[in-house]
Amino acid sequence: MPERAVLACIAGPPGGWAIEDELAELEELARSAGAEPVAAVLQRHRHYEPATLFTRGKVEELAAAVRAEVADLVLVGCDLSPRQQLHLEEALGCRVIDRTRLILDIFACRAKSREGKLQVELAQLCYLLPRLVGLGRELSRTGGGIGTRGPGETKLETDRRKVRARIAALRRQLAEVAATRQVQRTGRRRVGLPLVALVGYTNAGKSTLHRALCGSDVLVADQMFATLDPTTRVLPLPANRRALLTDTVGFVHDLPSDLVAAFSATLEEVRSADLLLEVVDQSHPRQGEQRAAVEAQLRHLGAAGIPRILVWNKCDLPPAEDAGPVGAVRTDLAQVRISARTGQGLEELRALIAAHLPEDRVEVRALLPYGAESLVHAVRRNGHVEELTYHEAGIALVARCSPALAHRLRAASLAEAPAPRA
Ligand SMILES: Nc1nc2c(ncn2[C@@H]2O[C@H](COP(=O)(O)OP(=O)(O)OP(=O)(O)O)[C@@H](O)[C@H]2O)c(=O)[nH]1
Ligand SMILES: [Mg+2]
Repeated sequence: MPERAVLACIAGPPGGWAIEDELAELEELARSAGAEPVAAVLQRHRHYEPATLFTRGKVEELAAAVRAEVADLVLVGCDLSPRQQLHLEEALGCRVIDRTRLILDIFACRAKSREGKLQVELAQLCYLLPRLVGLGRELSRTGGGIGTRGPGETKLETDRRKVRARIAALRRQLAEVAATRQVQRTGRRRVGLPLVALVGYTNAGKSTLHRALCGSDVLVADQMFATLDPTTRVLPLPANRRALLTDTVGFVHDLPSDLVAAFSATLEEVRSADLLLEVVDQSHPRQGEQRAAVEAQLRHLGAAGIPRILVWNKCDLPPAEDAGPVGAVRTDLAQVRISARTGQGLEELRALIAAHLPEDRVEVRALLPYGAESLVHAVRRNGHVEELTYHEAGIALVARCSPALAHRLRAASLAEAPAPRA
């Protein structure tokens, strides 16, 4: 039985997201966490009550909705101070979960790898720490449900000192993981394959595209933050070129910086990429806001300057009628329209990726003796044959391949191959 949730949104500062958009996203987050939204209360005017955030009238409206719908919890579309949360819980008689806690809860359900779990635990404890003061009642809460999953609440009995010690231990362990990743990255550099990273708003279709391009088996799901742990696979490109493609965690607007910091090891993959594919769901009514949020996160990560291709995904669906205001985004990017689901536009995307990556291969001309066909096969497998003609003197080959293979071809060559016919 999904938990029944009353949603509560409050108008943000001007220039931010419209309250209806905040509500729509909160609904998606709620469903992703396994809750069923049963009612919504909006506070449109920006008159905040310091103790409860919502005005007294709105708190009463919320309490009535909780009673009428027999709701299990209230999900708030922004962040609450520990005191506001406490006061709201007292007034409403049920659990009150703010946006960060809701996202953390989804993360806790999704984390699979050791690194992912460490990162989620760190983020949860950082969230919990300031809330430990005077929240004895909350901390002794038992039972399950949204906002209580993951390691955060298993520390109920611990005091702040212990939480701090655990945070320090987690940071150390994550630093070790980061060091291992660094070794892996160096190893990849040695293999010589460039790294391409998928970035974009959560649920834009990054994992679907990863599957379509690399034949990988990463999880695809119509929910937010389906992917938490990065996956890297070989990406085949035209003319036998190859790169590595990393699928990673999706972005969402207004992520608290603590949370982003906890995921720095994962996001390091993005920072070290040679090329980014920014995936946008072109059918999404809030794609304008989403793109602006992605841009902000990339800037925050220091990855906004990495070469990038804009990938308009889900082109099998009608485009959004009103894409929402597009904030500060790059307008100078190469673009391609695709459907990761149907495969439309993927060849064009592969060609665009290849064109954006530095050419790691050299051109070579050789006149190979008959009997050296195995070298031609090696080029067919690992490089690109641009011209192949059979002459009396030997096999004339013009090819693009790795410097090592080019060296072998030159060594076996009888003479420079005849210039290609114009
Ligand atoms: N119609 C259509 N649906 C798509 C397309 N690409 C992805 N989807 C759907 O969009 C939903 C989200 O896809 P994912 O690939 O999991 O998205 P993601 O960006 O990896 O999401 P997170 O990992 O949650 O950040 C799934 O239900 C996909 O089936 C597409 O080209 N067309
Ligand atoms: Mg994904």
